[in-house]
Amino acid sequence: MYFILIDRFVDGDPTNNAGDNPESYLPYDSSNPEALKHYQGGDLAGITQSLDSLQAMGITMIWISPFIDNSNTDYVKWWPYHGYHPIDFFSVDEHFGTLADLKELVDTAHLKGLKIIFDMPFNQTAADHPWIGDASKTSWYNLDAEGQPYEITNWHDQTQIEIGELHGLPDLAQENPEVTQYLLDVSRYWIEETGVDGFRLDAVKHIPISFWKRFVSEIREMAGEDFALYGEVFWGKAAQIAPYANLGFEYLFDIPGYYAIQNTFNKGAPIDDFSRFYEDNAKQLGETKLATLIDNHDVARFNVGLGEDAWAKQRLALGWLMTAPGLPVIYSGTEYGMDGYPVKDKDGTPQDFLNRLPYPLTPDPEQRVHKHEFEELTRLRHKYTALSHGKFAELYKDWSIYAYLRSYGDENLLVCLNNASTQEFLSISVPANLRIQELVKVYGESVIRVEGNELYLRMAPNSLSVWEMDGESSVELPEGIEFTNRLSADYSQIHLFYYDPDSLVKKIEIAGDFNNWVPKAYDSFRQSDTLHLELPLKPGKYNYKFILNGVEWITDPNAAEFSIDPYGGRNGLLTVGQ
Ligand SMILES: [Ca+2]
Ligand SMILES: [Ca+2]
Ligand SMILES: [Ca+2]
Repeated sequence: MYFILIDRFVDGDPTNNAGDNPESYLPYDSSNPEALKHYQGGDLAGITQSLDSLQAMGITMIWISPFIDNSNTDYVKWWPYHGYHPIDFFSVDEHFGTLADLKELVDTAHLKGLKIIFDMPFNQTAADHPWIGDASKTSWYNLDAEGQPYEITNWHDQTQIEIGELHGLPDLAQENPEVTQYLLDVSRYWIEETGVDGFRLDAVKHIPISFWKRFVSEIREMAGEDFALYGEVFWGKAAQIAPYANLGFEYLFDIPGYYAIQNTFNKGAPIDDFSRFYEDNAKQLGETKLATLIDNHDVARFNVGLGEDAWAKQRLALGWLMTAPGLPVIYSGTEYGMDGYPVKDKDGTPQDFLNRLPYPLTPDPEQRVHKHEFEELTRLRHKYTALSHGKFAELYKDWSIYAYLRSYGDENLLVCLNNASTQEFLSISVPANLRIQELVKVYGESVIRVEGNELYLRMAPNSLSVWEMDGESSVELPEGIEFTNRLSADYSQIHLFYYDPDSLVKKIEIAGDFNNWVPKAYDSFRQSDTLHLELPLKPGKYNYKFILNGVEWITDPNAAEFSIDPYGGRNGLLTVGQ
């Protein structure tokens, strides 16, 4: 699945760029970041014109950002080019085209065998929606006894999350049967007018589950069992997503997996942590199907902060996405390794600057190479059913190397990924009942030799390789496997210490950017009045804190440098060189 932020994609019709307000349009030319708060000209016609090239890239399904009519004014200086500020749920925004353009997009896509998914924002309306100030519509919004909106001040309070204003926008009261009926009517209208294949539902956790139960069953009734529903529950932990797992959405977005990918491939967390994320996903979400991602329009692009290694790491993360279970969702521009931000000082900078640059219309030679490499991965995914529908079983994991098997019927694929920036040599013992006869490489640069149950590997830096395996099929393998404590050559042992003259600290742990801030006890020992810690880290810059006796989070008083943490305190800041 390919996600397109309509305004930032291709401009197929320059006559609609300014919509109904000339001030809404200001083209970005790389010297004027403020322009990114305005419309950039992308539209539905531009997507229709691009269908062939998207299809050639291996895309089979396109999710488009909301096209419904958005506010015609700016919102605290930001124009709603992203589409999440609805003002009329029954029309197409004038910047994106007309109903005819929308129908043409869906029809043309269907002729080519492509599917189109609409993005439906049902949580809120624009701040200047005509219902605001309409006495007959007061009960359509979540308001307190004084008619004031609720704020979300506590992100652990589910009621607040459902009735509070998201980004300060008026919050629809789906508890009101009239509102629910209205949103169902909206859905029916777009399904019947266009014959679209499915919806991506925005901000699912901000709308009561009771609404979703009714919504899902009514949509199924009106559009059939094949109509696809993709729920966006933006929580980082599988347990937080679990309540939404059996409501009938075909897929939920794998946000925990997004964080796992970010931590491991972007920030250097070990494969052990990575694999545990997926164990937790499986435990909490069971058979729920997941739409997987390395980034999207709501978070920084994957490559932000990676410098020279950016594409190598991004290609590796995409390699994981294309060889792992789930439905890979690619944010438009990823195929070119598109930059995450244009402005030098990105601290505190909103989404518009971080991850919503216009799509490269004239890619440079380097971007074309990236696209070619991206297509190799989509071709691989299409070629093997084992990758899209097969069983997943771990064969080996250490700090940087992950080997796993994907199998479907007679098709068996061995995938080995190396998350180290160094060439790695290792041997892996595989279960004897696999009876590997022959391995034929179908992707990647690594080299393998088989001797009985031993696989001898030479793995290229930041690489993923795939072999077709001729051996015993349908062998029962355990899904998880023991962690092997082997460090790749790009790790250094970092020494930290904590002065504790009164022996008050029985246990010292450390949490930081390198382990997703999950406290972990690394090797530690006491030497008279001082506790010493040794932890392996890859080159990079890391924020961290100590955790004393399992409860007390403190700043390392002897840190080499300090940074401000998001709660106003200080983190230790650690720089590990090459
Ligand atoms: Ca246009
Ligand atoms: Ca509009
Ligand atoms: Ca809400």
